[in-house]
Amino acid sequence: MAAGAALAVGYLVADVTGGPWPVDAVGVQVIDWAPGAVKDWAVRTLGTADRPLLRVGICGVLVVVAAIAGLIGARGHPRAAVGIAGGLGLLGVAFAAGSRSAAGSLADRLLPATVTLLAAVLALWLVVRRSRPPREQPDRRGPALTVPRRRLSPAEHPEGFDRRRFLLTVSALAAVGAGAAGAARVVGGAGQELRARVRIPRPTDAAGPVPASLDVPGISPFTTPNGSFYRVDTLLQVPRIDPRDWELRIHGLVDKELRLSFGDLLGRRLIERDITLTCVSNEVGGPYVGNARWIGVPIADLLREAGVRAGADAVKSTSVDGLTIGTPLAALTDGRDAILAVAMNGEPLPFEHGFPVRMVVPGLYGYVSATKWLVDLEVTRFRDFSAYWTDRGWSVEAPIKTSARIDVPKGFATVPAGPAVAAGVAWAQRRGIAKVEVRVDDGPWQPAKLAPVDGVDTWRQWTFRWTATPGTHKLTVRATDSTGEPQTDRQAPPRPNGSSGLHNTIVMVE
Ligand SMILES: Nc1nc2c(c(=O)[nH]1)N[C@H]1C(S)=C(S)[C@@H](COP(=O)(O)O)O[C@H]1N2
Ligand SMILES: [Mo]
Repeated sequence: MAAGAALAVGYLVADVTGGPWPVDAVGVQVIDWAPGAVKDWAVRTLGTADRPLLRVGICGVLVVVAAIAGLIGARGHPRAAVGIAGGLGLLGVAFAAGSRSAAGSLADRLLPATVTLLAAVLALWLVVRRSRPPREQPDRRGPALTVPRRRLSPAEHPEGFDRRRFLLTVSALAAVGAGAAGAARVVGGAGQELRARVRIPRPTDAAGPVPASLDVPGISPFTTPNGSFYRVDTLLQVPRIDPRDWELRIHGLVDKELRLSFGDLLGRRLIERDITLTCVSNEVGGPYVGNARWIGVPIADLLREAGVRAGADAVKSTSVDGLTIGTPLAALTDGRDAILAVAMNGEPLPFEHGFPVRMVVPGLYGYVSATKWLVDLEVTRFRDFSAYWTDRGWSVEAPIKTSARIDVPKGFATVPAGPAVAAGVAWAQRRGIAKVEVRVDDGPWQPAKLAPVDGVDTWRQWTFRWTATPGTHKLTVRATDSTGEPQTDRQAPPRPNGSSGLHNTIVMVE
Protein backbone atom coordinates (compact mmCIF):
# COMPACT_ATOMS: atom_id res chain seq x y z
CA MET A 1 0.00 0.00 0.00
CA ALA A 2 2.90 2.31 0.77
CA ALA A 3 4.39 1.63 -2.68
CA GLY A 4 1.01 2.18 -4.33
CA ALA A 5 0.42 5.47 -2.54
CA ALA A 6 3.92 6.72 -3.39
CA LEU A 7 3.57 5.74 -7.06
CA ALA A 8 0.17 7.46 -7.27
CA VAL A 9 1.52 10.66 -5.71
CA GLY A 10 4.49 10.54 -8.09
CA TYR A 11 2.12 10.04 -11.02
CA LEU A 12 0.21 13.16 -10.06
CA VAL A 13 3.44 15.18 -9.85
CA ALA A 14 4.47 13.78 -13.25
CA ASP A 15 1.21 14.97 -14.74
CA VAL A 16 1.62 18.44 -13.27
CA THR A 17 5.30 18.92 -14.18
CA GLY A 18 5.44 16.92 -17.41
CA GLY A 19 8.45 15.13 -15.91
CA PRO A 20 8.77 11.36 -16.13
CA TRP A 21 6.92 9.12 -13.70
CA PRO A 22 9.75 6.95 -12.34
CA VAL A 23 8.02 3.81 -13.63
CA ASP A 24 8.04 5.33 -17.13
CA ALA A 25 11.64 6.46 -16.79
CA VAL A 26 12.57 2.85 -16.10
CA GLY A 27 10.25 1.65 -18.87
CA VAL A 28 11.72 3.95 -21.53
CA GLN A 29 15.19 2.79 -20.52
CA VAL A 30 14.04 -0.84 -20.77
CA ILE A 31 12.73 -0.08 -24.28
CA ASP A 32 16.03 1.55 -25.26
CA TRP A 33 18.10 -1.29 -23.83
CA ALA A 34 15.92 -4.17 -25.01
CA PRO A 35 17.67 -6.21 -27.69
CA GLY A 36 16.08 -5.84 -31.13
CA ALA A 37 14.76 -9.38 -31.09
CA VAL A 38 12.90 -8.81 -27.82
CA LYS A 39 11.44 -5.56 -29.12
CA ASP A 40 10.36 -7.20 -32.38
CA TRP A 41 8.73 -9.96 -30.39
CA ALA A 42 6.89 -7.46 -28.17
CA VAL A 43 5.61 -5.49 -31.15
CA ARG A 44 4.58 -8.69 -32.91
CA THR A 45 2.84 -10.52 -30.10
CA LEU A 46 1.71 -7.75 -27.79
CA GLY A 47 1.14 -5.08 -30.41
CA THR A 48 0.06 -1.79 -28.93
CA ALA A 49 -0.68 -3.51 -25.60
CA ASP A 50 3.07 -3.69 -24.94
CA ARG A 51 3.14 -0.22 -23.40
CA PRO A 52 0.55 -0.76 -20.63
CA LEU A 53 2.00 -4.22 -20.02
CA LEU A 54 5.47 -2.77 -19.48
CA ARG A 55 4.05 -0.39 -16.87
CA VAL A 56 2.14 -3.19 -15.19
CA GLY A 57 5.27 -5.36 -15.15
CA ILE A 58 7.46 -2.68 -13.58
CA CYS A 59 4.78 -1.83 -10.98
CA GLY A 60 4.40 -5.55 -10.23
CA VAL A 61 8.11 -5.89 -9.48
CA LEU A 62 7.99 -2.78 -7.28
CA VAL A 63 5.00 -4.04 -5.32
CA VAL A 64 6.67 -7.40 -4.70
CA VAL A 65 9.88 -5.74 -3.47
CA ALA A 66 7.83 -3.33 -1.35
CA ALA A 67 5.95 -6.26 0.19
CA ILE A 68 9.26 -7.89 1.10
CA ALA A 69 10.38 -4.57 2.63
CA GLY A 70 7.13 -4.46 4.60
CA LEU A 71 7.71 -7.95 5.99
CA ILE A 72 11.26 -7.05 6.94
CA GLY A 73 9.89 -3.97 8.70
CA ALA A 74 7.27 -6.00 10.50
CA ARG A 75 9.96 -8.46 11.63
CA GLY A 76 11.63 -5.71 13.60
CA HIS A 77 13.93 -4.08 11.07
CA PRO A 78 12.20 -0.79 10.27
CA ARG A 79 15.43 0.84 9.14
CA ALA A 80 16.12 -1.91 6.64
CA ALA A 81 12.57 -1.61 5.31
CA VAL A 82 12.83 2.13 4.88
CA GLY A 83 16.28 1.63 3.35
CA ILE A 84 14.84 -0.65 0.68
CA ALA A 85 12.10 1.89 -0.11
CA GLY A 86 14.71 4.62 -0.30
CA GLY A 87 16.95 2.52 -2.52
CA LEU A 88 14.14 1.83 -4.96
CA GLY A 89 13.22 5.51 -4.92
CA LEU A 90 16.81 6.53 -5.64
CA LEU A 91 16.88 4.11 -8.55
CA GLY A 92 13.81 5.89 -9.91
CA VAL A 93 15.55 9.26 -9.56
CA ALA A 94 18.62 7.92 -11.36
CA PHE A 95 16.55 6.60 -14.25
CA ALA A 96 14.59 9.85 -14.45
CA ALA A 97 17.87 11.76 -14.69
CA GLY A 98 19.24 9.49 -17.38
CA SER A 99 16.42 8.45 -19.65
CA ARG A 100 14.75 10.23 -22.56
CA SER A 101 11.94 12.50 -21.44
CA ALA A 102 9.96 15.41 -22.76
CA ALA A 103 10.54 17.42 -19.59
CA GLY A 104 12.27 20.71 -20.26
CA SER A 105 14.14 21.57 -17.06
CA LEU A 106 16.14 19.28 -14.82
CA ALA A 107 13.81 20.19 -11.94
CA ASP A 108 10.70 19.06 -13.84
CA ARG A 109 12.54 15.96 -14.89
CA LEU A 110 13.58 14.96 -11.36
CA LEU A 111 10.60 16.19 -9.35
CA PRO A 112 8.19 13.26 -9.87
CA ALA A 113 10.84 10.66 -8.99
CA THR A 114 12.07 12.66 -6.00
CA VAL A 115 8.56 13.09 -4.63
CA THR A 116 7.94 9.36 -5.18
CA LEU A 117 11.13 8.58 -3.26
CA LEU A 118 10.15 10.78 -0.30
CA ALA A 119 6.57 9.51 -0.34
CA ALA A 120 7.73 5.89 -0.38
CA VAL A 121 10.11 6.36 2.54
CA LEU A 122 7.55 8.31 4.55
CA ALA A 123 4.72 5.88 3.82
CA LEU A 124 6.68 2.77 4.71
CA TRP A 125 8.08 4.39 7.84
CA LEU A 126 4.55 5.36 8.88
CA VAL A 127 3.22 1.84 8.40
CA VAL A 128 6.08 0.29 10.36
CA ARG A 129 5.94 2.88 13.16
CA ARG A 130 2.20 3.22 13.47
CA SER A 131 1.67 -0.51 13.64
CA ARG A 132 3.21 -0.50 17.10
CA PRO A 133 1.13 0.28 20.15
CA PRO A 134 1.01 3.96 21.11
CA ARG A 135 2.95 3.63 24.37
CA GLU A 136 5.56 1.24 25.65
CA GLN A 137 3.75 -1.73 27.09
CA PRO A 138 4.55 -2.32 30.73
CA ASP A 139 6.80 -5.30 31.03
CA ARG A 140 4.69 -8.15 32.32
CA ARG A 141 7.61 -10.22 33.38
CA GLY A 142 8.67 -8.04 36.25
CA PRO A 143 11.42 -5.57 37.07
CA ALA A 144 13.66 -3.99 34.49
CA LEU A 145 16.53 -6.34 35.19
CA THR A 146 14.83 -9.19 33.34
CA VAL A 147 13.86 -7.17 30.26
CA PRO A 148 15.40 -8.89 27.23
CA ARG A 149 18.35 -7.03 25.65
CA ARG A 150 17.10 -7.47 22.17
CA ARG A 151 13.98 -5.60 21.05
CA LEU A 152 11.40 -8.18 20.10
CA SER A 153 9.86 -7.94 16.65
CA PRO A 154 6.09 -7.60 16.33
CA ALA A 155 5.98 -11.11 14.95
CA GLU A 156 7.73 -12.56 17.98
CA HIS A 157 5.76 -10.32 20.26
CA PRO A 158 2.15 -10.17 19.12
CA GLU A 159 1.12 -7.53 21.65
CA GLY A 160 3.73 -5.24 20.01
CA PHE A 161 1.65 -5.14 16.88
CA ASP A 162 -1.44 -2.98 16.97
CA ARG A 163 -3.72 -4.33 14.30
CA ARG A 164 -6.15 -1.44 14.52
CA ARG A 165 -3.47 1.20 14.07
CA PHE A 166 -1.91 -0.80 11.27
CA LEU A 167 -5.19 -1.03 9.38
CA LEU A 168 -5.88 2.65 9.95
CA THR A 169 -2.49 3.67 8.54
CA VAL A 170 -2.81 1.38 5.56
CA SER A 171 -6.33 2.66 4.84
CA ALA A 172 -5.08 6.23 5.07
CA LEU A 173 -2.35 5.38 2.53
CA ALA A 174 -4.93 3.76 0.26
CA ALA A 175 -7.00 6.95 0.45
CA VAL A 176 -3.96 9.12 -0.34
CA GLY A 177 -3.13 6.88 -3.30
CA ALA A 178 -6.67 6.88 -4.64
CA GLY A 179 -6.91 10.65 -4.15
CA ALA A 180 -3.67 11.26 -6.04
CA ALA A 181 -4.68 8.90 -8.85
CA GLY A 182 -8.06 10.65 -9.11
CA ALA A 183 -6.43 14.08 -9.16
CA ALA A 184 -4.02 12.86 -11.85
CA ARG A 185 -6.98 11.89 -14.03
CA VAL A 186 -8.37 15.40 -13.71
CA VAL A 187 -5.00 17.07 -14.37
CA GLY A 188 -4.28 14.70 -17.27
CA GLY A 189 -7.60 15.51 -18.89
CA ALA A 190 -6.99 19.21 -18.40
CA GLY A 191 -4.13 19.10 -20.91
CA GLN A 192 -6.78 18.76 -23.63
CA GLU A 193 -7.21 22.52 -23.56
CA LEU A 194 -3.76 22.89 -25.14
CA ARG A 195 -5.20 21.24 -28.24
CA ALA A 196 -8.63 22.80 -27.98
CA ARG A 197 -7.12 26.29 -28.09
CA VAL A 198 -5.38 25.66 -31.42
CA ARG A 199 -7.09 26.99 -34.55
CA ILE A 200 -5.72 25.53 -37.76
CA PRO A 201 -6.04 28.06 -40.60
CA ARG A 202 -7.58 27.06 -43.90
CA PRO A 203 -4.93 25.39 -46.06
CA THR A 204 -3.55 27.52 -48.90
CA ASP A 205 -3.69 24.46 -51.11
CA ALA A 206 -6.63 22.24 -50.11
CA ALA A 207 -7.04 18.57 -50.99
CA GLY A 208 -9.84 17.51 -53.29
CA PRO A 209 -12.81 15.50 -52.10
CA VAL A 210 -12.07 12.15 -50.51
CA PRO A 211 -12.58 9.46 -53.18
CA ALA A 212 -15.71 7.36 -52.99
CA SER A 213 -15.18 4.44 -50.64
CA LEU A 214 -15.87 0.82 -51.47
CA ASP A 215 -18.47 -0.21 -49.01
CA VAL A 216 -17.91 -3.76 -47.85
CA PRO A 217 -18.43 -4.60 -44.17
CA GLY A 218 -15.05 -5.01 -42.51
CA ILE A 219 -12.94 -3.19 -45.13
CA SER A 220 -10.55 -0.51 -43.82
CA PRO A 221 -12.19 2.86 -44.43
CA PHE A 222 -10.22 5.03 -46.88
CA THR A 223 -9.57 7.56 -44.12
CA THR A 224 -8.47 6.01 -40.84
CA PRO A 225 -10.17 7.82 -37.94
CA ASN A 226 -7.68 9.38 -35.51
CA GLY A 227 -8.93 7.21 -32.66
CA SER A 228 -8.09 3.99 -34.46
CA PHE A 229 -4.92 5.14 -36.22
CA TYR A 230 -2.04 2.84 -35.29
CA ARG A 231 0.52 4.23 -32.88
CA VAL A 232 4.18 3.30 -32.77
CA ASP A 233 6.70 5.09 -30.57
CA THR A 234 9.00 4.49 -27.65
CA LEU A 235 7.29 6.62 -25.00
CA LEU A 236 5.11 5.54 -22.12
CA GLN A 237 4.09 9.07 -21.27
CA VAL A 238 2.70 11.04 -24.18
CA PRO A 239 4.29 14.53 -24.29
CA ARG A 240 1.88 17.41 -23.75
CA ILE A 241 3.69 20.30 -25.36
CA ASP A 242 2.20 23.76 -24.91
CA PRO A 243 2.26 25.26 -28.44
CA ARG A 244 3.05 28.64 -26.88
CA ASP A 245 6.35 27.20 -25.63
CA TRP A 246 7.10 25.26 -28.80
CA GLU A 247 9.93 26.35 -31.03
CA LEU A 248 11.52 24.64 -34.01
CA ARG A 249 15.16 25.21 -34.79
CA ILE A 250 16.42 24.53 -38.32
CA HIS A 251 20.19 24.57 -38.42
CA GLY A 252 23.33 22.69 -39.48
CA LEU A 253 24.56 22.92 -43.06
CA VAL A 254 22.44 25.97 -43.87
CA ASP A 255 23.20 29.57 -44.79
CA LYS A 256 20.77 30.99 -42.28
CA GLU A 257 19.52 29.31 -39.12
CA LEU A 258 15.73 29.51 -38.67
CA ARG A 259 13.72 29.56 -35.48
CA LEU A 260 9.97 29.21 -35.84
CA SER A 261 7.19 29.50 -33.31
CA PHE A 262 3.97 27.55 -33.71
CA GLY A 263 2.31 30.79 -34.81
CA ASP A 264 5.03 31.37 -37.43
CA LEU A 265 4.38 27.89 -38.79
CA LEU A 266 0.60 28.38 -39.01
CA GLY A 267 1.19 31.69 -40.81
CA ARG A 268 3.04 30.04 -43.66
CA ARG A 269 1.86 28.29 -46.84
CA LEU A 270 -0.14 25.25 -45.71
CA ILE A 271 -0.95 22.30 -47.92
CA GLU A 272 -3.54 19.61 -47.29
CA ARG A 273 -2.85 16.05 -48.48
CA ASP A 274 -4.01 12.48 -48.00
CA ILE A 275 -0.96 10.40 -47.10
CA THR A 276 -0.77 6.77 -45.99
CA LEU A 277 1.72 6.11 -43.19
CA THR A 278 3.28 2.68 -42.76
CA CYS A 279 5.46 1.27 -40.01
CA VAL A 280 8.49 -0.80 -40.90
CA SER A 281 7.47 -3.21 -38.12
CA ASN A 282 4.30 -4.09 -39.97
CA GLU A 283 4.19 -7.80 -40.77
CA VAL A 284 2.62 -8.90 -44.05
CA GLY A 285 -1.11 -8.41 -43.46
CA GLY A 286 -0.43 -6.45 -40.26
CA PRO A 287 -2.23 -3.46 -38.72
CA TYR A 288 0.53 -0.79 -38.63
CA VAL A 289 -0.64 1.23 -41.61
CA GLY A 290 -3.18 4.05 -41.77
CA ASN A 291 -4.32 6.82 -44.05
CA ALA A 292 -5.10 10.38 -42.93
CA ARG A 293 -5.71 13.84 -44.32
CA TRP A 294 -2.86 16.04 -43.10
CA ILE A 295 -2.33 19.80 -43.16
CA GLY A 296 1.20 21.11 -42.92
CA VAL A 297 4.00 23.35 -44.10
CA PRO A 298 6.11 21.97 -46.96
CA ILE A 299 9.54 21.17 -45.52
CA ALA A 300 11.10 22.17 -48.86
CA ASP A 301 9.85 25.77 -48.32
CA LEU A 302 11.68 25.97 -45.00
CA LEU A 303 14.86 24.37 -46.32
CA ARG A 304 14.88 26.76 -49.27
CA GLU A 305 14.59 29.69 -46.91
CA ALA A 306 17.36 28.37 -44.68
CA GLY A 307 19.57 27.69 -47.73
CA VAL A 308 20.96 24.16 -47.76
CA ARG A 309 24.74 24.08 -48.24
CA ALA A 310 26.53 21.78 -50.66
CA GLY A 311 27.53 18.40 -49.29
CA ALA A 312 24.41 17.84 -47.15
CA ASP A 313 22.50 14.61 -47.83
CA ALA A 314 20.38 14.14 -44.69
CA VAL A 315 18.12 15.85 -42.23
CA LYS A 316 18.34 14.71 -38.63
CA SER A 317 15.12 15.44 -36.79
CA THR A 318 14.77 15.35 -33.03
CA SER A 319 11.65 14.97 -30.95
CA VAL A 320 11.08 16.64 -27.60
CA ASP A 321 12.28 13.54 -25.72
CA GLY A 322 15.56 13.45 -27.62
CA LEU A 323 14.77 10.61 -30.04
CA THR A 324 16.39 11.15 -33.43
CA ILE A 325 15.38 10.18 -36.95
CA GLY A 326 17.44 10.52 -40.14
CA THR A 327 15.74 11.31 -43.46
CA PRO A 328 17.37 11.61 -46.88
CA LEU A 329 17.51 15.29 -47.85
CA ALA A 330 16.35 14.31 -51.34
CA ALA A 331 13.05 12.96 -50.01
CA LEU A 332 12.34 16.39 -48.52
CA THR A 333 13.26 18.42 -51.60
CA ASP A 334 12.34 16.27 -54.61
CA GLY A 335 8.85 17.70 -55.00
CA ARG A 336 6.90 15.16 -52.94
CA ASP A 337 4.58 16.48 -50.23
CA ALA A 338 6.95 16.20 -47.28
CA ILE A 339 5.41 18.36 -44.57
CA LEU A 340 5.60 19.53 -41.00
CA ALA A 341 2.06 18.46 -40.17
CA VAL A 342 -0.09 20.40 -37.73
CA ALA A 343 -3.47 18.78 -38.41
CA MET A 344 -4.74 15.23 -38.87
CA ASN A 345 -8.20 14.55 -40.26
CA GLY A 346 -9.52 18.04 -39.60
CA GLU A 347 -8.20 18.61 -36.10
CA PRO A 348 -4.92 19.54 -34.43
CA LEU A 349 -2.67 16.48 -34.17
CA PRO A 350 -3.73 14.18 -31.33
CA PHE A 351 -1.17 14.13 -28.51
CA GLU A 352 -0.38 10.48 -29.38
CA HIS A 353 0.37 11.43 -32.98
CA GLY A 354 2.84 14.21 -32.29
CA PHE A 355 1.05 17.38 -31.14
CA PRO A 356 1.76 20.12 -31.96
CA VAL A 357 4.03 19.35 -34.95
CA ARG A 358 5.29 16.18 -36.63
CA MET A 359 6.90 15.25 -39.92
CA VAL A 360 5.02 13.34 -42.62
CA VAL A 361 7.01 12.22 -45.68
CA PRO A 362 5.22 10.18 -48.34
CA GLY A 363 6.93 6.98 -49.39
CA LEU A 364 9.21 6.36 -46.41
CA TYR A 365 8.55 4.15 -43.41
CA GLY A 366 7.72 6.14 -40.28
CA TYR A 367 10.98 5.41 -38.46
CA VAL A 368 13.01 7.32 -41.06
CA SER A 369 10.58 10.16 -41.68
CA ALA A 370 7.59 10.69 -39.41
CA THR A 371 9.11 12.32 -36.30
CA LYS A 372 6.42 13.16 -33.77
CA TRP A 373 6.70 15.98 -31.16
CA LEU A 374 9.29 17.52 -33.47
CA VAL A 375 11.53 20.27 -32.06
CA ASP A 376 14.72 20.30 -34.13
CA LEU A 377 15.81 19.84 -37.75
CA GLU A 378 19.51 19.64 -38.53
CA VAL A 379 20.70 19.60 -42.12
CA THR A 380 23.68 17.27 -42.11
CA ARG A 381 25.36 14.24 -43.67
CA PHE A 382 24.46 10.62 -43.03
CA ARG A 383 28.09 9.83 -42.33
CA ASP A 384 28.14 12.37 -39.48
CA PHE A 385 25.41 10.92 -37.26
CA SER A 386 23.35 7.86 -36.52
CA ALA A 387 19.70 7.87 -35.50
CA TYR A 388 17.75 6.02 -32.81
CA TRP A 389 16.40 3.15 -34.93
CA THR A 390 19.42 2.74 -37.16
CA ASP A 391 21.48 2.32 -33.97
CA ARG A 392 19.20 -0.65 -33.31
CA GLY A 393 19.79 -2.50 -36.53
CA TRP A 394 17.25 -0.98 -38.91
CA SER A 395 18.31 0.28 -42.33
CA VAL A 396 19.37 3.89 -42.82
CA GLU A 397 17.20 4.28 -45.90
CA ALA A 398 13.78 2.66 -46.06
CA PRO A 399 11.30 3.29 -48.87
CA ILE A 400 7.92 1.63 -48.36
CA LYS A 401 7.46 -1.70 -50.15
CA THR A 402 4.39 -2.40 -52.29
CA SER A 403 1.95 -4.39 -50.21
CA ALA A 404 -1.66 -5.58 -50.07
CA ARG A 405 -3.78 -6.75 -47.16
CA ILE A 406 -6.96 -8.81 -46.97
CA ASP A 407 -9.29 -7.19 -44.38
CA VAL A 408 -12.24 -9.56 -44.95
CA PRO A 409 -12.81 -12.40 -44.62
CA LYS A 410 -10.78 -12.63 -41.42
CA GLY A 411 -8.44 -15.63 -41.16
CA PHE A 412 -10.30 -18.88 -40.49
CA ALA A 413 -13.69 -17.21 -40.88
CA THR A 414 -16.59 -19.40 -41.91
CA VAL A 415 -18.48 -18.17 -44.97
CA PRO A 416 -21.60 -19.63 -46.63
CA ALA A 417 -21.17 -21.27 -50.02
CA GLY A 418 -22.19 -19.19 -53.02
CA PRO A 419 -21.36 -15.63 -54.06
CA ALA A 420 -18.76 -14.24 -51.64
CA VAL A 421 -16.65 -11.13 -51.34
CA ALA A 422 -13.13 -10.43 -50.16
CA ALA A 423 -11.85 -6.90 -49.60
CA GLY A 424 -8.89 -4.96 -48.33
CA VAL A 425 -6.34 -2.27 -49.05
CA ALA A 426 -3.12 -2.03 -51.04
CA TRP A 427 -0.36 0.57 -50.96
CA ALA A 428 2.76 1.58 -52.84
CA GLN A 429 3.37 5.15 -51.72
CA ARG A 430 5.07 7.43 -54.31
CA ARG A 431 4.25 4.98 -57.11
CA GLY A 432 0.55 4.30 -56.61
CA ILE A 433 -1.40 1.08 -56.96
CA ALA A 434 -2.29 0.10 -60.54
CA LYS A 435 -3.68 -3.38 -60.01
CA VAL A 436 -4.71 -5.82 -57.29
CA GLU A 437 -5.25 -9.49 -58.00
CA VAL A 438 -6.58 -12.34 -55.92
CA ARG A 439 -5.97 -16.03 -56.27
CA VAL A 440 -8.22 -18.73 -54.85
CA ASP A 441 -6.11 -21.71 -53.78
CA ASP A 442 -3.64 -22.33 -56.61
CA GLY A 443 -5.93 -20.97 -59.30
CA PRO A 444 -5.13 -18.15 -61.70
CA TRP A 445 -4.64 -14.53 -60.58
CA GLN A 446 -7.94 -12.69 -61.05
CA PRO A 447 -8.34 -8.91 -61.03
CA ALA A 448 -9.94 -7.25 -58.01
CA LYS A 449 -12.03 -4.10 -58.34
CA LEU A 450 -10.22 -0.96 -57.18
CA ALA A 451 -11.60 2.18 -55.54
CA PRO A 452 -10.95 5.45 -57.43
CA VAL A 453 -7.40 6.82 -57.24
CA ASP A 454 -6.80 9.54 -54.67
CA GLY A 455 -3.09 9.96 -55.36
CA VAL A 456 0.15 8.03 -55.51
CA ASP A 457 0.73 8.47 -51.79
CA THR A 458 -2.42 6.80 -50.50
CA TRP A 459 -3.58 3.26 -50.27
CA ARG A 460 -6.43 1.98 -52.47
CA GLN A 461 -9.29 -0.17 -51.32
CA TRP A 462 -10.06 -3.28 -53.36
CA THR A 463 -12.88 -5.84 -53.49
CA PHE A 464 -13.03 -9.24 -55.07
CA ARG A 465 -16.17 -11.27 -55.79
CA TRP A 466 -15.89 -15.02 -56.07
CA THR A 467 -18.05 -18.09 -55.85
CA ALA A 468 -17.26 -19.97 -52.67
CA THR A 469 -17.51 -23.75 -52.89
CA PRO A 470 -17.70 -25.93 -49.77
CA GLY A 471 -14.37 -26.79 -48.17
CA THR A 472 -11.30 -24.92 -46.96
CA HIS A 473 -9.85 -22.33 -49.30
CA LYS A 474 -6.88 -20.04 -49.34
CA LEU A 475 -7.20 -16.52 -50.71
CA THR A 476 -3.97 -14.75 -51.66
CA VAL A 477 -3.66 -11.10 -52.71
CA ARG A 478 -1.03 -9.40 -54.85
CA ALA A 479 -0.65 -5.72 -55.71
CA THR A 480 1.11 -4.16 -58.68
CA ASP A 481 2.36 -0.58 -58.56
CA SER A 482 1.94 1.94 -61.34
CA THR A 483 5.38 1.17 -62.75
CA GLY A 484 4.03 -2.30 -63.54
CA GLU A 485 6.16 -3.98 -60.88
CA PRO A 486 4.19 -6.67 -59.01
CA GLN A 487 4.70 -7.07 -55.29
CA THR A 488 7.36 -9.67 -54.51
CA ASP A 489 6.29 -13.04 -53.15
CA ARG A 490 9.65 -13.41 -51.43
CA GLN A 491 9.00 -13.50 -47.71
CA ALA A 492 11.04 -11.15 -45.54
CA PRO A 493 10.63 -10.21 -41.87
CA PRO A 494 10.22 -6.51 -40.93
CA ARG A 495 13.87 -6.18 -39.93
CA PRO A 496 15.91 -4.49 -41.36
CA ASN A 497 13.88 -2.57 -43.96
CA GLY A 498 10.30 -3.82 -44.05
CA SER A 499 8.42 -7.09 -44.49
CA SER A 500 7.61 -8.58 -47.88
CA GLY A 501 5.63 -11.52 -49.18
CA LEU A 502 2.00 -12.08 -50.14
CA HIS A 503 -0.82 -11.91 -47.62
CA ASN A 504 -3.16 -14.84 -47.60
CA THR A 505 -6.09 -15.93 -45.53
CA ILE A 506 -7.76 -19.29 -44.96
CA VAL A 507 -11.56 -19.48 -45.10
CA MET A 508 -13.96 -22.32 -44.35
CA VAL A 509 -16.86 -22.49 -46.73
CA GLU A 510 -19.96 -24.42 -45.65
N1 LIG B 1 9.21 11.07 -31.53
C1 LIG B 1 8.96 9.91 -32.16
N2 LIG B 1 8.48 9.96 -33.41
C2 LIG B 1 8.20 8.81 -34.06
C3 LIG B 1 8.44 7.56 -33.46
C4 LIG B 1 8.97 7.55 -32.15
O1 LIG B 1 9.21 6.49 -31.55
N3 LIG B 1 9.20 8.75 -31.52
N4 LIG B 1 8.16 6.41 -34.15
C5 LIG B 1 8.13 6.48 -35.60
C6 LIG B 1 7.54 5.30 -36.21
S1 LIG B 1 8.45 3.88 -36.12
C7 LIG B 1 6.38 5.35 -36.92
S2 LIG B 1 5.87 4.02 -37.81
C8 LIG B 1 5.52 6.55 -36.91
C9 LIG B 1 4.14 6.19 -36.40
O2 LIG B 1 3.34 7.33 -36.33
P1 LIG B 1 1.94 7.21 -35.58
O3 LIG B 1 2.23 6.68 -34.20
O4 LIG B 1 1.36 8.58 -35.58
O5 LIG B 1 1.11 6.25 -36.37
O6 LIG B 1 6.03 7.56 -36.07
C10 LIG B 1 7.42 7.72 -36.12
N5 LIG B 1 7.73 8.88 -35.33
MO1 LIG C 1 7.59 2.45 -37.51
